Amino acid sequence: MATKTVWVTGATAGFGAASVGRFVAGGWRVIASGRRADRLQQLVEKHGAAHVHVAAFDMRDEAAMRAAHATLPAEFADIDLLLNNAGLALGTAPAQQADLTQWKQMIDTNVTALVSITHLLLPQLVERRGAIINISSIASSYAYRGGNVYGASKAFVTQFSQNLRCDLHGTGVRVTSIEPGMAETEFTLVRTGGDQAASDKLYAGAHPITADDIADTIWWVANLPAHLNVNRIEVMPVSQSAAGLQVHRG
Ligand code: NDP
Ligand code: 8X3
Repeated sequence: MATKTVWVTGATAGFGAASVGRFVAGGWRVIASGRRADRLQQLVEKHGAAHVHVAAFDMRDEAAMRAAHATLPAEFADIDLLLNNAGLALGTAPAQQADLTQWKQMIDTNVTALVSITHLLLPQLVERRGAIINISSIASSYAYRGGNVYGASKAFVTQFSQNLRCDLHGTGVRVTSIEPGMAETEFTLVRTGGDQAASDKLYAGAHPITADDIADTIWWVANLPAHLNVNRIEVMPVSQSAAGLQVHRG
């Protein structure tokens, strides 16, 4: 079987870094991108330059994204799978107290950058009958306090995934939205502006999803027979479940 290639965005931590390891172990070539060049270099040192090509750039910089794509080495240029994983939540304040700059950064990263790289790669994904896996979130379906723009950005990702499926009908390109619940990565550290104690407190005793759990889910989706499309996967730790509505009595 020919060696396949996946582009993993957000490969420097969490789900992305775990996915790089999973795909390399499975014999795929991996393009790994993210802002932190030192973390990307560690991936090359760990997995080898024959298996991992890295591209350090900010997903919000469309010119840098295009340059990374245009300068892919020939062995990595034929992309079979786009793993749209790079993303973040910033802040937990209610909307009326939220920071507009943080809202815009979430939209620029989780929405605009995701559609930009998808648009860039779609022609070759169609040509190769490839696949797209978008990392959404349970926050796309379940509203919670402080979820405001983060949840809305992930609702976009979920709906964009389903709309892509319609447009790609007949091309053989598969599209899946994976919607994880609470997972222990750097996610909460980023969301809280580097508050390790807050991150530890959130996950303490909860037995959350791990990055490897999601990498295994992604790997399973990526390797299904070509005639199967998993549209959506919602996955939570057993310790997490949805809980009701709130009522304010004035
Ligand atoms: P991490 O914070 O551990 O990883 C996020 C990754 O996104 C990093 O590699 C980071 O790289 C990258 N990233 C963020 N902003 C940019 C940017 N502007 N340009 C390039 N890369 C960027 O979090 P997770 O692994 O948990 O998150 C991965 C995805 O999963 C996200 O989309 C997140 O919303 C989603 N998710 C997370 C859940 C959780 O509970 N952890 C649950 C559901 C969904 P760098 O900083 O080096 O640029
Ligand atoms: C991350 C999951 O519930 O913290 O997307 O928003 S949640």
